[in-house]
Amino acid sequence: MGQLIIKALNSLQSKKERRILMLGLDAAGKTTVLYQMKLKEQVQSVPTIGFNVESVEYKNLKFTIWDIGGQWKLRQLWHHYFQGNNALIYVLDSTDAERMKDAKQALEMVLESQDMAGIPVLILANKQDIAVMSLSEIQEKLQLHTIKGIGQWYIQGCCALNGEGIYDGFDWLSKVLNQQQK
Ligand code: G3D
Ligand code: MG
Repeated sequence: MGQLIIKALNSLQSKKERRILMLGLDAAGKTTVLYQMKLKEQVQSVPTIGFNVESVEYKNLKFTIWDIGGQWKLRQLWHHYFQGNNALIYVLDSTDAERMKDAKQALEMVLESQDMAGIPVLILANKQDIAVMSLSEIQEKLQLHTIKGIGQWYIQGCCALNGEGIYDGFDWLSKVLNQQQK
């Protein structure tokens, strides 16, 4: 599975740097997604301006990852990470019905930023192995089309523990990023 994901990442042949921001509430599964990408060994956890930011580089791809749960009061600092990104990966916990509203609100706040508005968004509805909400229920709750600043988006169910679905998400992402190079 990891190899398939690497294949999707490798299809981004451009020399041009691509920046991908990965966000989600705490415990959504972001770090586990990184493990699946087999990039974990390169992860550096950099405590910056009061919150932990993980950064991963893979060839011309730069991933920046942080938890937005519990960081609401720091949101005036988010803009430091909003500039110059080519895509957003937004990880959701499909078992956390209670915080789906918070997850939507946080996504709205991110896309309200001028730097992030219109950015392609890959939504990973993670923990499908133990999900309490179906993908369509999640979509119903998120009402993505009503979010101001939403551009191209794709929602993919996945299980970061075994990698299922992650390749499909990255496949979409690499197509979108390749289109940007034209
Ligand atoms: P975060 O980086 O977004 O905060 P983590 O989230 O990657 O640390 O994951 C939080 C917890 O959810 C971890 O469990 C992790 O193993 C689990 N998890 C992540 N993805 C999945 C999944 O697809 N299915 C299931 N069943 N669990 C998942 P622990 O117990 O280590 O806290
Ligand atoms: Mg983490």
